[in-house]
Amino acid sequence: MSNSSAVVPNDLGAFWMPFTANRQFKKSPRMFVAAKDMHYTTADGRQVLDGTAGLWCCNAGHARPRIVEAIARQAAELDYAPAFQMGHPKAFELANRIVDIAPAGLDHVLFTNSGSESVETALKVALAYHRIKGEGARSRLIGRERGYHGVNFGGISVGGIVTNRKMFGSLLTGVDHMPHTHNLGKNAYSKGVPEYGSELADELERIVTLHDASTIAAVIVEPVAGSTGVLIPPMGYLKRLREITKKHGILLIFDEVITGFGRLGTPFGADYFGVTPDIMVTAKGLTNGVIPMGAVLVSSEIHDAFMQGPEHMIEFFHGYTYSGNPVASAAGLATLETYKEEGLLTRGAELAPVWQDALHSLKGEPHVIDIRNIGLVGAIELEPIAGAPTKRAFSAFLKCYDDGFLVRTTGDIIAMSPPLIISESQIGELIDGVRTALRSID
Ligand code: PXG
Repeated sequence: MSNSSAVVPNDLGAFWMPFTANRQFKKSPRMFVAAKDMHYTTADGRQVLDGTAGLWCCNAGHARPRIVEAIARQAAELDYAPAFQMGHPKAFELANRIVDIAPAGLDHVLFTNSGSESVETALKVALAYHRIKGEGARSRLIGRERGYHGVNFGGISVGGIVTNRKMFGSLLTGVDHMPHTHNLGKNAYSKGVPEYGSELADELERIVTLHDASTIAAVIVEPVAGSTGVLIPPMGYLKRLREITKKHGILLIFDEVITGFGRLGTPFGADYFGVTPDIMVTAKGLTNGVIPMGAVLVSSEIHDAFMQGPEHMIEFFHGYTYSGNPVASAAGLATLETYKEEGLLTRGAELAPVWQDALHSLKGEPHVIDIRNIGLVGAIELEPIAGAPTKRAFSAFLKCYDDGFLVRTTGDIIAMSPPLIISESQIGELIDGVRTALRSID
């Protein structure tokens, strides 16, 4: 095995890698050994421009000094404090700072360690809230086709990505799904929010009629569906979901694991679309991806409903050993300070026109059948190779990597979401890298 981080280990067998073609990877490994600002360094010493902010999480770029120092300092000062029945100042401070930048009305924070845990936490809060209010029959959860809400049982139940669900039994009961909003026929090459499809929100009315509102606890959606290949909600769609949920006393949960912390050019997707949910799920950008942490924001109405009964009693039987972990909290605080100092929560809005023009310049390149963009998110959908779905996009990914560009693929879609510190010239480089790849693959 290696004794230095710059040396590639000689046995890759033990680590069963997540969401990875393990056999392909281990035959031809792609290893990063360092990162700084916009670039990774590979084991063979090449620089790779980060077109994906890691996995949509390093919004301020890599190895930012304030965050690095905060983590080191905190680990030396208070490494861990019990999360249950004990506290430490930084978790409270971080919760306050998150509430400061969150949409008005989302005033309380539960900490988790990942997006998946944030999703489970949000679903449990929703179910328990209705029960406390005397509406325990509200136990159904509504998700959406092609939705991604992490990999735990609640999340894959409300999620709508078939490969993530089909191997894992019957999942949660009492779950239904709205249709997804992707419509290439009508919306291909839309710039920003697509025009057609807001009426798909009315499918929620149909589901409510089918089950009766009195049985439905919550609806969960990503404001912009990321993992499934960047599906941007049609104009007016999210507003309509908000109206319908409000009308029927159903909680609306926004899964902002990707859209949170500046990705759309606003602090949260809720701000971009002018729609405030009852519960907001976050992770990733909260700590710039450096230390695992998630946060679930809830309205005062929800929080206050739990604060009853004898004061010595636990109000909500849920939480994690590492909820609000001191080192994660320090990383979160330093991350939010970095975002504030550098204006990163809104920088995406300034760059969005440049990003949009650069992306759409790929129209007409080989295999491209759609290009979509919002904030600093972009996707290029490719015509799949007949009989070999996903292969074409994966080839593009490999070619980009060889040429020094990191992009993501899902199905035959190339997705990009660079750190919010990217320069205009780096946007040009990245898009030219993708152009070269598209021209060179089959
Ligand atoms: N909700 C949403 C909307 C997500 O995008 C999760 C929950 C789960 O988060 P954790 O921290 O448990 O992984 C996610 C994660 C990709 C990609 O390239 C997306 C995610 C993770 C990894 C890769 O699309 N999203």
